[in-house]
Amino acid sequence: MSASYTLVIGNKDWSSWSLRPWLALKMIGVPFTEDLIRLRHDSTTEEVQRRSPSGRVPVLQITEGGETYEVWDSLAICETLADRHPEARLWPDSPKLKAMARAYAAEMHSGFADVREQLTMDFARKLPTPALRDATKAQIARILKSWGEALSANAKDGGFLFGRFSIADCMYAPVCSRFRTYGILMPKECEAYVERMFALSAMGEWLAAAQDEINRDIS
Ligand SMILES: N[C@@H](CCC(=O)N[C@@H](CS)C(=O)NCC(=O)O)C(=O)O
Repeated sequence: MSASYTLVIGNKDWSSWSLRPWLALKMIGVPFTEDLIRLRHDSTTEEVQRRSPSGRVPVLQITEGGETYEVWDSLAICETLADRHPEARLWPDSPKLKAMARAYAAEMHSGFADVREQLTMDFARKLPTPALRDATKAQIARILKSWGEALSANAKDGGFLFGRFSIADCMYAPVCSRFRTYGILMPKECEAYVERMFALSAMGEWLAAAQDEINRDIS
């Protein structure tokens, strides 16, 4: 398929939604151009609105057959990439595991508002654990329980939530980062999962770029 991709993202220390499809593109191994917008800056709203129909990042611009169109929203982008690159097997092969991985991805995409609000992504920093609200504690417990169940059933087949790396892992990558940043206590199998996620070369690349933003004082 002769298409070219540009992924519009927010800056890497903060933009949790951007990390998800960025990781999917890296795992596919297809070339793409990054168009990075600095968040929480005077020009952010104008820059994002110029590129994104929803006024949010990420947005994937697909150019093919002489036209360019946009796909916005992290999960829609991941689904589109899975359809366009079946060889990358971004969902598990078995219908049962594929359905479950979709449920994991969707639960993350639509939920855990307190975790997202209290443990904002700050990818390259280590910060003290804030005083967690009951709702945040309950959401953390739910995440760790669901990770534990998926890992005990599937991790033997590749180390990730559904064995081989999948979109469920893309969706939870920023949560791995949040738990690491704020020192959230986890059972051993979840800690090992977070370490495996951070051992991915793509995560190392994102981490180096996030650290560079901090060094350059833009995050
Ligand atoms: N549901 C959207 C959420 C996207 C979102 O909230 N993105 C944030 C950055 S991580 C954003 O664009 N914020 C705009 C701003 O800060 O002005 C998705 O899954 O992509």
